[in-house]
Amino acid sequence: TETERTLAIIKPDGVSGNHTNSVKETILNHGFRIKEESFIQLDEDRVKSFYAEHSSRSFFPSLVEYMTSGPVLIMVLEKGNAVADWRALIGPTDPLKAKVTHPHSVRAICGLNLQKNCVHGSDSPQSASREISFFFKTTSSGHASKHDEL
Ligand code: YYY
Ligand code: MG
Repeated sequence: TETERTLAIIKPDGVSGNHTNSVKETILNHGFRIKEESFIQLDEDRVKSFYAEHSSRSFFPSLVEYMTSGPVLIMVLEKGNAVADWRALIGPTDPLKAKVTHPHSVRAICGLNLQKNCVHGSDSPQSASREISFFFKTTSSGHASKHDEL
């Protein structure tokens, strides 16, 4: 399988629930390399732009409020088939359903409900490259540098 990158976020409930270390351990135990890391407080504009595809949904205002409620840990993960493998590892969007169908998934273990579901994962290679460049800017030297930090 070709080496690929995906974007992972430990969301505010994951950080405040002290799941950061265990999620990172799960990531490393599954063969992902953490290529970039940024612990940041998102503002409203950044979340609205990140989740623009959901802007017309009824849950959008609440999602924006939640994602700005505390710091998040944003990571770029790398390995073969990273996008699909990270989605498989985190499980279904709704942790309450995940507990039934995918009890060993990250969202089943760490998530609280459909909104506070602990982690994000890019849903396709196209989303992954958009989301990675949204948060991490690659300089001319080829090294990534963070846009900002908390
Ligand atoms: O990609 P994924 O995070 O699994 O779900 P999306 O359908 O892209 O929704 C993004 C985000 O929005 C989800 O992680 C929680 C939240 N959300 C919600 O609060 N209520 C919904 N009915 C659907 C999604
Ligand atoms: Mg999604």
